Amino acid sequence: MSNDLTRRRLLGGAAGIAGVLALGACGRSGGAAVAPTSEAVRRAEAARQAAGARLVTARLAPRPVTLDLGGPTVDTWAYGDSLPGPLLRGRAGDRLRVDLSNNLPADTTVHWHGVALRNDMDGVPDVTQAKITPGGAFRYEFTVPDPGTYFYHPHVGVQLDRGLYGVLVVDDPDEPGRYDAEWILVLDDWVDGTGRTPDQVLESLARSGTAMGGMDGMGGMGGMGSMTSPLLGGAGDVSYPYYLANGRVPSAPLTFTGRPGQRVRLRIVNAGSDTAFRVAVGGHRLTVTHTDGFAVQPQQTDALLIAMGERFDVELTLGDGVFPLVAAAEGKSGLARALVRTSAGRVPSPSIRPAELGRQVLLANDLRAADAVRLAPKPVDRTLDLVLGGSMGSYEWTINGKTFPDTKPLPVEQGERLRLRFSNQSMMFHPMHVHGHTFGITDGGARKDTIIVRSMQSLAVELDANNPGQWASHCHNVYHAERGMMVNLSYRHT
Ligand SMILES: [Cu+2]
Repeated sequence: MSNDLTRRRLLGGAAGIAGVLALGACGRSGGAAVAPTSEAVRRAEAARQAAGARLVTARLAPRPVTLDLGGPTVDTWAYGDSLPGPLLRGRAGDRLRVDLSNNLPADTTVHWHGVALRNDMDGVPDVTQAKITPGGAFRYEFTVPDPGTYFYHPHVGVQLDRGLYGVLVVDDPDEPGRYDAEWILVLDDWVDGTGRTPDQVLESLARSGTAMGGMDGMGGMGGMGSMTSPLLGGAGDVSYPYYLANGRVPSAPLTFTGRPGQRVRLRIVNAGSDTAFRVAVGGHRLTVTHTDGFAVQPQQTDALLIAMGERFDVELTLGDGVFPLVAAAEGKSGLARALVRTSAGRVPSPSIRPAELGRQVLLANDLRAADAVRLAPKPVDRTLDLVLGGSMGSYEWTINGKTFPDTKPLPVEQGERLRLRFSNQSMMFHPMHVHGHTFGITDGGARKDTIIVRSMQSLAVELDANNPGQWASHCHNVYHAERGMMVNLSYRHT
């Protein structure tokens, strides 16, 4: 794509979006909406740019591919010829420039999950940019302000449930790096190319209307009953034929190799669409150091629970032998796995579930923020309620009784301390994700961008409204989001 074409699309898209927002803003509370293309967004980005920042460039070309999952081959859409997509990596403060060429037979965008970036690069169609049409191109360019483990994926339809995801690591120039090796583990629930596409799964859910934690239309094989978890309540709607670790089925696992005694930093990303994973490494304890990119007070555990959209960084000290690294699909049957090998030895059976999975299981909800990243104490200026609901008959998922785009935008003014109160009145858990910000769980909990709200539970988080624009806030179950569970956090001019 030529630069001219890119620029034309940018300008055309921007004008269209601004028009939509201006219409939407009339008569609502507060002033007019702060558009993604506004001066306020440009100023916020300028404030992020440090002198001497590096430019990191990359290209992404989402396209139809045939992937080998380690036995099964599937026709799907992906950013490359294997899973996950290309690893993007920079340092905090760098400017990332990613040129996307859309080689898919469908519109797409890229969302940079967890990054507090400029609003017009956030990748939400019809909110922050126009969809990138087949054959079209778009240049994403933004400063990455905070170190951590992030990932990228489309924000169009249920494309995330295909092979369209990759990891973005932002290194901390000030971090000592007290580990000997770094491994990246990306978990996924897989259906595409196995007889139905994610779009067909969505149709089947909408038709059968099992919005209260039942099975999707094709489920029920294996007599699982409803997919519930003692930790979460309703745990999923979709029966997946495969669960993947770095794009591999459990019978053909990726092997991480190291030496006994080495300290490893393991970055774990749940890129799944309808599955939380319970993760453990046989014979090892895990020390959680970060979640959603931000440091926590280090906490040891046997296992951890990671919902869709969440990330954990953990450290472990390697034992001597061959160990299963298992991610069991929470409330479902099946697992993803990789192997950890530090010496010769027999490979454990693909179905083995380490005893650690049944011991202490940590949720990020229970972590404490590290001192350096804890929100400064400040009075709350505005409290916003998000009541999460589901309607059984039509597989619709609601926030404050409405489905997106009919959800009423949540107004906010720049500089405010916000409290978001999530109240889950459904029988399913919802990993709620707020774009463009990192919130703190109230009373010193972890800094995060995606938080598990369990069935029939309430939870409050706080954030500083310091990134103007229009920010999607939604459930990271892609089927819930697509069936309505999304609302915009909407900055207003004062
Ligand atoms: Cu949900």
